[in-house]
Formats: sequence, structure tokens, C-alpha cells
Amino acid sequence: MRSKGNFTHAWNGYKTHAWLRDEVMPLSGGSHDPFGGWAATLADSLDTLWIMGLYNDFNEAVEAIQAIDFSSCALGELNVFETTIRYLGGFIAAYDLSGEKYPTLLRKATEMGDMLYKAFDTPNRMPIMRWDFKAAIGGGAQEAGDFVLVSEIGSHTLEFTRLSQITGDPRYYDAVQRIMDIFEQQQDRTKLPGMWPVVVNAKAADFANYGGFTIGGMADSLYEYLPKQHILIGGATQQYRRLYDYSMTAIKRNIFFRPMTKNGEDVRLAGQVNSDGRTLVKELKTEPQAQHLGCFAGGMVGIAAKIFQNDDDLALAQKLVEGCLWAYEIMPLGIMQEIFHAVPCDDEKSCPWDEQKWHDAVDKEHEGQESAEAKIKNRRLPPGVVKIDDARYILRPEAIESVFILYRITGDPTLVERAWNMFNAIIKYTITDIAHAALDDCTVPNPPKADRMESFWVAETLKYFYLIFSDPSLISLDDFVLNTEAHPLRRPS
Ligand code: DMJ
Repeated sequence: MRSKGNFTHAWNGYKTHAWLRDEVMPLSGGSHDPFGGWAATLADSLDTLWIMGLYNDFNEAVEAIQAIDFSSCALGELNVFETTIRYLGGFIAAYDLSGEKYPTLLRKATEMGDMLYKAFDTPNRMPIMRWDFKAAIGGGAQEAGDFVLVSEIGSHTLEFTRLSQITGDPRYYDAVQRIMDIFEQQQDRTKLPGMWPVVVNAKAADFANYGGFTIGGMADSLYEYLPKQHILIGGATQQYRRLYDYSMTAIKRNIFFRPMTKNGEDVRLAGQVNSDGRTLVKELKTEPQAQHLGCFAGGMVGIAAKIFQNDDDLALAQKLVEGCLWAYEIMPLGIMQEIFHAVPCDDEKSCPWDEQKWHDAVDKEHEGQESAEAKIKNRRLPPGVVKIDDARYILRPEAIESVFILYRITGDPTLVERAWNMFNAIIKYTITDIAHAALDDCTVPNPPKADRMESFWVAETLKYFYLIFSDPSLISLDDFVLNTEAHPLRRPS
């Protein structure tokens, strides 16, 4: 299968040029360590190796991680969220898949969990997200931050809960449950009740006083983890359903919007709301800015619709997935960029194409004397796109993630065909002699490449492509729940 061939290409590039470093540099063949220097790409690849049946490489990788020493770190400050989703999630998933034959994986997961647990050693038990753990070893006093991203503080539940489930040690679950209790207390107090702002004060356990609401970057996985945690704990409490349902009332009203599309496609994108952080957001003020990161929403809404048996939300999930497919398919290379602005429909039910409206929006957005047609041409704006805020494609997974989830829920074979088109477009432009590279500008015919391959390329993007082209029994969503780095955690039976 071609997605497996591309994974082995990237993996071999990593092995040859960057073994035991965090990332391979796909153009120069260099390496670098943005995640502590504990072999992030290796940790993120473990379960993909297993899923693809690359058992010799899996054995070699498990052997290699025995030597990784978490007490020496390439960074002064550790990003606790990234460490949790990539390393802890990676070790646990590899253990969950391969079973008890590999005790090293459980040992490494526990070492990592124990280390991260110390970041919760603060007066109010809120963890420190950018953590000087060498200072922590010295026993210095610690305090949680007063300016913390919600995605970072709100996305530990799956990994820590699963660690408690496989070790029988309740401390990890207890640590993250305390965070989510604060989220619940604060959910009604924010300036957009139901949602939490992008930034919160963990030190004061006050999540209410900032503006800026999105489900895109810096907030995304907080929301993603609500229905997934409900699944992982087998619905043992209704708390996560409550949190999710309440958040969705605000998200449906204020975040999701219908963009005007040339062929009248009835799709949805996830926008954002900007507020000053002092006044309540009372009326609709959706900014029609769509992010590739926000494309996880179709999968999240689909999963929640399935487990909470909500047909209307399944229809919404389909429109959200179609929104990101639309964003891929209107682009000249067939690859969605990082961030763009669309034209929002005035009426969600009826939204015929209006060329003049698009031109007016482009004119208003971009200063200059030239005509709207010239602005569109010079900026390479596809119909319906008003502004390309960030033209890069950095190998992100969110769109194929949601296409995959919807396919597993509906079995619609056209999703596989469209995934195939996405896959071919992405591979064609990102492949290098060494591995695969992020693109600096996916609006131009020969997109320049950047010397970076984030580990989520092998952990997520290539895994989702492989899974959508495989038999649905492989990593059945009845048996696994995937963390935000696509690491499958086994659902307790
Ligand atoms: C991944 O590390 C995770 O999916 C995270 O939640 C968001 N960003 C990247 C992928 O784009």
C-alpha cells in the first residue's frame, strides 16, 4: 500500500539521519530536538510501526527506547502538553497494541507519567505547562501559570486516565480529573458561556477573564477530549457529556459557519469569536477564519453524535467534513493551507453564489487601488476565499482524521476516493529524497519546501491515510479511542 511505502520512506530517513533525535530535517538531512531530545519521532512512530506490521522495526525501536534517559533534557523548559500527547500517548498506545510482551513500554510510560505528575505539584494542583523540571528536581516551590493555553491544560485526560487503567495507580487519573472539575466550574463564567477562552489563569483557577474563543489552534484538543474521555471511562460519569453538550451549544451558535461556495455546497467551517475579555459575547460575531487545525471538528462531532445517538449532529459532522474537503478541493494543488478567511453566508439555509459579494469582501479585506479581480489574481484566491492568512501546509492531519472517522461511522466509499486524492496531492508535493517536508506556500505551482517534518506526520497523517485504505477492523473505533496525536488507547471492556 502506498501510504505504508511513504511511512517507511519517512521512517528510513529518520533512522538514517536522525536516529534517537526528535526530528529529521527532510531537506538537509540534519536533525533537531524541539521536544526534549528523547526521540519524539521514534516515540510517535511506535504504534504506526505495529499497525503497519513492521515488527522488526518495532522491536528495534522498543530496544532503543530502553536507553532514553528522561532525566537529561535538551530543553530548559519542557512543554508538558506536547510531552504528554506525543511521548506518553505513544508509549501507552504501543503497549496497548503489543500487549505484555514488551514490558519496556509500560516502564517507559510509567517513568514518563511519574515525571509529568511532578508538574502537578503546585498549591492548587493545577499543572505547570512550560516546566523547568530540572528546577523541580531541586525541590523548589512551584506554581501554575497565570497565562496558559486551554488546549494545553485541558488535554491530559486520555493519557493520564489510560495510565491509571493499565497501572492500577489512581494518582494520574486523580491529577487530571481535578483540572476538568475546574473547567466545569468555570464553564458558565466565561465571556462566552459554554466555551473557554484560549488563555486561562491556572494559578488562580480562574478561566473566565480572557477573550478570544476558537476550537482551532490553542484550544482544539480540549474540546476533542470531552467525548473521547466519556468513551475511555465507559460513560462512568456524565460529566464529560455535560461539558461537551454545553460547549456545543456555544460552538454551534458562534463558531461553526456556512461559507458561500461557488457550486452551492452546503458545508460548514469552524471560525472564531474575538472579544475583549471583559464583556459577555451576546450576539453572533463569528469571524469567518478557518484553520486546518479546526478540521478535527468533523471527527469530534461525528464521534459524539455516534455515542450520544444524535442524528442531527451526524449531519453536522458530515457538513464539517465536507467543509474541509471543499477547502482541499478548491486549492490549486488540492491541499488546504493553514489559515484562510471565507465569505460567511447570511442565511445558512439558502446561500447562492454571489460573485459580487465575494469581490466586495476581497476588496474590503485588502487595501490598494487595483480591482477586486486583480487582488484575487495576485493573491491566487480560489472562489469563496477572501484572504489567505497563512499559505503553508505543515503536514497536518486534521482533515484526513475527520474524513477517516466519518468513513468509519458511515462507510461512505466516496470518502475513500476523496482521501486518495488528498493523499496523492500531499505526497506529490511534500516528498524529498530523505523523507517528507512541510510546504511554505501551497498556493503556487511549485511549492517551496521547509526543512521540517513534524513527528505528527508519521504519528497521525500517514496513519490515518493507512487506516482509511485498510479494513475497518484494523484499529476498530469500537475497541480504541485515539488521542490527539492519533495514538490508539484501548477502551476498557
Ligand atoms: C498534533 O500535535 C496534535 O493533533 C495537536 O492536538 C494539534 N496539532 C498537531 C497536529 O496538527
